[in-house]
Amino acid sequence: MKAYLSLGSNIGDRRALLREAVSSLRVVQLSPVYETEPVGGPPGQQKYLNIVVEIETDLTPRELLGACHRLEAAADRVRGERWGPRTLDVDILWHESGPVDEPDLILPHPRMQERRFVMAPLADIAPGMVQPDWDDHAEGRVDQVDPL
Ligand code: PH2
Ligand code: MG
Ligand code: MG
Repeated sequence: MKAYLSLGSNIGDRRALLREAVSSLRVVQLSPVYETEPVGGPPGQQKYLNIVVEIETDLTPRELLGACHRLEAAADRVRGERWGPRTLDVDILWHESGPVDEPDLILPHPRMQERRFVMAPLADIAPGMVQPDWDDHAEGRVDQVDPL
């Protein structure tokens, strides 16, 4: 099955952390890399690098969530403040098996439309997944930088 993931990093060697995570996934499409202004969270955070990937997976959404958490743990992510700085965040945006509505997992991701750091790379690799006017409703400046 097909799924889309959003990956972000704003601590440490951001590119190396994203590359390492991507290397363990069955990536079908990799978006351009964006350097992005932090949205939410405490003031004074570093900018993020964000990408979106289309993957091929045999995992259910629940199993894929576990795999995302293992990737974050492998990047030595320390869970602190909500939306605080992180070495690696891996979020499921959409899974081909259909919508999910559980306390800790809602798909499609309920806030993705509001975030330019998700919508810009998603629009690059999956224009059919985004509304044509997404840019009018999304927040946070993003700048495309060198590819991974
Ligand atoms: N992730 C968040 C909160 N804010 N801002 C940017 N620019 N990029 C992110 O990946 C990000 C964020 C929560 O996961
Ligand atoms: Mg996130
Ligand atoms: Mg997350």
